[in-house]
Parts: sequence; C-alpha cells; structure tokens
Amino acid sequence: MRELADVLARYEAALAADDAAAARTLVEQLLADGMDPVTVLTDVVARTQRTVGTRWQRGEWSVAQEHAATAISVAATRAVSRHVRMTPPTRGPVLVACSEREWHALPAMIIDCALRANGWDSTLLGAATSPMRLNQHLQDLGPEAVAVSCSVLGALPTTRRFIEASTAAGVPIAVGGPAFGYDDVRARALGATAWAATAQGAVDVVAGLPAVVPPAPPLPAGPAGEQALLEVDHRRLVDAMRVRWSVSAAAGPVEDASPGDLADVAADVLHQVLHAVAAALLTGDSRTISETSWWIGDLMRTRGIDVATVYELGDVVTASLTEYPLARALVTRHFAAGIT
Ligand code: B12
Repeated sequence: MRELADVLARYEAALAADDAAAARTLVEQLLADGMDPVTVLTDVVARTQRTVGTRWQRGEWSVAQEHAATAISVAATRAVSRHVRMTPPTRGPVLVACSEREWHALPAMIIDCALRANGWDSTLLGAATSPMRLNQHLQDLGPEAVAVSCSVLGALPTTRRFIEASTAAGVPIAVGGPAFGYDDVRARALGATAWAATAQGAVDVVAGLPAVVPPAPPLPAGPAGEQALLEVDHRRLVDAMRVRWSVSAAAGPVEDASPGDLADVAADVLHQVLHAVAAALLTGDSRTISETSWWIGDLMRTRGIDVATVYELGDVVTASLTEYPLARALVTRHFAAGIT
C-alpha cells in the first residue's frame, strides 16, 4: 500500500488540476489495494477538503476552485459508496441526514459510507432535509438510529428539531460535524443521544446506542425564547449591521457582489456572527462566539484588513442587540476573547 503522504499529495494534485478521473481512479486503487474505506474517507477525502476550506478562508483559492474541488471529492466519495455497497448489510436500518439550512452534504455522505462499510443498512437523506421528510422516513423505515451532520452554527436550531422528531419517536440520534465543536457540550445541551468527532467515532457511537430513548427534554425557556426572536429578526439585524460596520459599508451592496468579493465575505460574516450568538443561547456554549470572532479575524487578516475592524464589529453587534439582553451580554463577554 502506498504511503499516506504520497497518496495525499496525489489526491491534492488531482483536486488542484480539476482532474476528477485521477481522483476517482486513485480512490478505487486504494480500495482495491485493501485500504479500509473509512480511512480513505477520513485520511484522504475529508482531510483534503479541510485544506480546501482553509485555502478559501484565506482567499488563496476562489469560490469556483473550492466548488470544483468539492465536486471531485463528492465523486470520490461516491466511488467509496459503490465499493462498500457491494457487500450486503448485516445490521439494521439507519438514517443519515443534514437538517434544514445545512448545505454541507459531503460530511453526511462520508458518515453514510462509514456506517454502510460497518454493516449498517444506511439511507442517506442528504443536505437540507425538512423535519417532515425526516418524520416520514422515521415512520416508513423504522430505523434503529439517526445520524445528523452539522457544519454551520446556523443549522443547530434546525438540528434541534431533528433531535425532537427522532427522540419523540423513541429513536436514538447521534450528531457530529464542525458546528458541534470539539466535545459533546453542544450535543448534550440540544438533547442528542451521542456525539463523536470523526467518521470512525460515528461508527463506534452508533454501535453503542440504546434501543429506545425518551423524548429530548425542553430547552431552558429564557435563552431559547430569545434565540427564537433573534431568528425572526435576523434579516433586519443583518441589514442594520451592514450599514454600521465599516468593512461591509465600504464593500458596497452584496447584491452586486460576485462570490468571494469582499461584500460577499462581509455578508457571510454578519450572518455567521448572529448564528454564533443564537447557537450560544441555544446550547449554553459561549465558545461559538469566540470561535466565530477568531474565524472573522482570520478572514480579515488574510485579506489585508486591519484586525481593529473585528473589535469594531463586536461593538456594532452589541449596539444592534439592545432588545436582546442575554445575547448582548454574551457578545460583550466573549466576542473579543477570540480575536488574535
Ligand atoms: C465544501 C464546502 C462548502 C460547500 C459544500 C458542498 C457539499 N456538497 O458538501 C458549499 C459551497 C455548499 C458551502 C457553503 C457554505 N460554506 Co462551506 N465549506 C466547505 C468546506 C471547504 C469543506 C466541507 C467538507 O466537506 N469538509 C470535509 C468534512 C468531511 O469534514 P468534517 O466536516 O470535519 O467532517 C468530519 C467530522 O466533523 C465528523 N462528522 C461530520 N458529520 C458528522 C456526523 C456525525 C453523526 C458524526 C458522529 C460525525 C460527523 O466526521 C467527518 C469525517 O471525519 C469547509 C471547510 C472545512 N473545514 O470543512 C467549508 C466551511 C464549512 N464552510 C464555511 C462557510 C462559511 C460556508 C458558507 C456560509 C459560505 C457561503 N456563503 O457560501 C456556506 C453555508 C452553506 C450552508 N448554510 O450550509 C465555513 C464555516 C465557518 C464557520 N465559522 O462556521 C468553512 C469551515 C470554511 C472556512 N474555513 O471558512 N461550503
């Protein structure tokens, strides 16, 4: 079997050259050589995708390059999926999905493959699945477990709706993905049955889930109520902050921007910062705010913009949240801490 460093270099070269056939052939060769499918997914495909994300974040790769690379990784993951589906399942049915507002489909595809490779009869519902569709599958399929992947903080509220739907039917639910951070704090706060950091972790926790679970307990009323109001007011708050923050104000209207332009990036920042506040209210984990201010700092610094604009953004957010005392206090306490 080839050394991993060599494999990674060849896979990255295929992505950089937009050569889907080379990436797929390499993955098929690794599987034919006997490499574990979960290792191919985590150590080659997922690992390279995160590098792609860092290049986009730092403005080194355009949005078009990122999209092309992702399309190749999706094709490579499909090749792994075809390979693992050649062996009949030996365990019960499971559902894998992303909740509404979550468009990062690839991590869920990877989890689906990893579970299928370990014998589960996995069904992938894909990105941005509505709770109604999940409910329908819960009833039609009677799964032993649900696995939900969540990459963006803005999809944590809809993931909570998945947790409510699944546990109301008695079905255990495992969650994971970057929006859950580095431990199980957010997962537990939202009422999930289990959390894991990796695809191999997903395989391990799904195997250990209880057969039946009670409905997830209600969330603390005060913060959850404020989060619900923030959601309704999201668009107005973003519009107000866009005028007040010097970076978005100078970048011009987002409607005229192309993907990756500063106006586009600044608009993303404003959405993400409010999502981070909403996620902190919902989960009680204020790290969502400091992690997001770190991310914004990196976006600004690598685009040559003074980091002082990130501190300024903290003030703009605080000033915009006058009607939201809990959210405002969280920003005052935790936003600046993430800026480096
Ligand atoms: C490709 C990509 C996209 C594509 C997705 C296409 C697709 N078909 O999937 C598109 C273009 C749609 C997209 C959109 C956006 N994206 Co994007 N995207 C990425 C990118 C580059 C790769 C994602 C990926 O495939 N990662 C590889 C996966 C496999 O790794 P992983 O997520 O860590 O998954 C592992 C574990 O977390 C775990 N796991 C995952 N799910 C589960 C589930 C369970 C149950 C368990 C147990 C474990 C588990 O196992 C996996 C394998 O080991 C990331 C960069 C990154 N760092 O990941 C950004 C990234 C996630 N995106 C980001 C952003 C900002 C966005 C947008 C807001 C930007 C925009 N305006 O377009 C939108 C938001 C869309 C939405 N609402 O969902 C940011 C998020 C930053 C933040 N602070 O939250 C990132 C981190 C990029 C960055 N560095 O800034 N994106």
